Amino acid sequence: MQNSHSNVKHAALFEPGQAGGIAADNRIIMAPLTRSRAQQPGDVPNALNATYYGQRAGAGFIITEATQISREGKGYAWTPGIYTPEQVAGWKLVTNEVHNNGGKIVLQLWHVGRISHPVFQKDEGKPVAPSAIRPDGDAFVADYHPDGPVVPFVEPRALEVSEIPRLLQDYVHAARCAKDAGFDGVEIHAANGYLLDQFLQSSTNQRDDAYGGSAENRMRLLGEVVDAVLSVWPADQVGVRLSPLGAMNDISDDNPGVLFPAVAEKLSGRGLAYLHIVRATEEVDGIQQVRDESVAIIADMQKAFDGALLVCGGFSPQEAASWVEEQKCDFTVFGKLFLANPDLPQRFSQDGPYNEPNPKTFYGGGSEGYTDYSKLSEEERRKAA
Ligand code: 8OZ
Repeated sequence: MQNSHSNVKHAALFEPGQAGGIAADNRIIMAPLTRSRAQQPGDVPNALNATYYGQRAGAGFIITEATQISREGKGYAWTPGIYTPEQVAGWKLVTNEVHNNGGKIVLQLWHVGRISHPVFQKDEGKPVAPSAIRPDGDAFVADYHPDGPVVPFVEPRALEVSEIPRLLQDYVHAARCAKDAGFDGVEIHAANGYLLDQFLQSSTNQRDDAYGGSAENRMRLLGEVVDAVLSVWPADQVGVRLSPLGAMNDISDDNPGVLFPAVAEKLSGRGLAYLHIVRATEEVDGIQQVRDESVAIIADMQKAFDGALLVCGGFSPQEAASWVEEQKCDFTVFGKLFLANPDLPQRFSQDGPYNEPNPKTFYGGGSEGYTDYSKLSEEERRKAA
């Protein structure tokens, strides 16, 4: 190890790395985090959002909060979009601020599918999905609905095959908007029970056409969306997020140990920048633990995929450094810790201390619990040097 690094804790996290064409100064990635603070009306990112992301520019790179590709793709109050000129102008504030602070930022392309509500849809229409199966649970509609903030999900309508070219066009348009806004890449959100995950997994996809049935058919839409995005972006600036065994948004698969490595294999050979996998956790004796089966699936996915691997979910800095050191992944991804600690890499490098995240200010509101988490003072930094 170099002398200049001899004081650095968790040193494996501070080796520069490449996610395809995206060069990162470290292996500490900021996770996509929904914060529901886009300007209304219009779901437009603003100067406060730019300050928030700019404060976190020390990440290897930042992945933005999930961002809807179209009105149809929206499912939560106040989340940002990437399909209007106003949204592109708003995101330019964000990318400029991150770049001026020496960071990199990738936009996450999002379509929620059935995890929406008619209040967000044109003419109060039904949300779209692979199949007309209502999710268990509630939509976060806030003041869009008189009974808000949450109301039960409705039964979605199954997309017609004839609508898929239009859906792919929406991805192309959003990908182009992300390019115009100055992002360093895009990540396709195919995790956490949203539209592309709904097509992948058997509990939500009961189609009997070319987009349902066999695993090959269920993966078809994701493959087509990747190809659509690659018509706009070089492959080595495009990532995909997946969440094998994730139970969020009432989703499951009959055979995840086969499906997800097959997805990784399908996404291989195209020169993509990275796969981003969310580890599945479960509660054991009141403590959240990573599921062993999820770790085994991730290992199989790593074998099947030819780009970089990002892994997210419940990492301590110690465990993250050991995953990178043992080459179980290339980058580690942090959500709540990054939300509460804008200078997280600096804090890792000196083993803390850490601010605690406040769940009351995760979604909605202004600067409180958003841009007011402190960085370490000069003195606190010096103490550790
Ligand atoms: C939490 C609340 C709302 C959305 C995800 C986009 O899980 C989300 C999300 C998370 O991917």
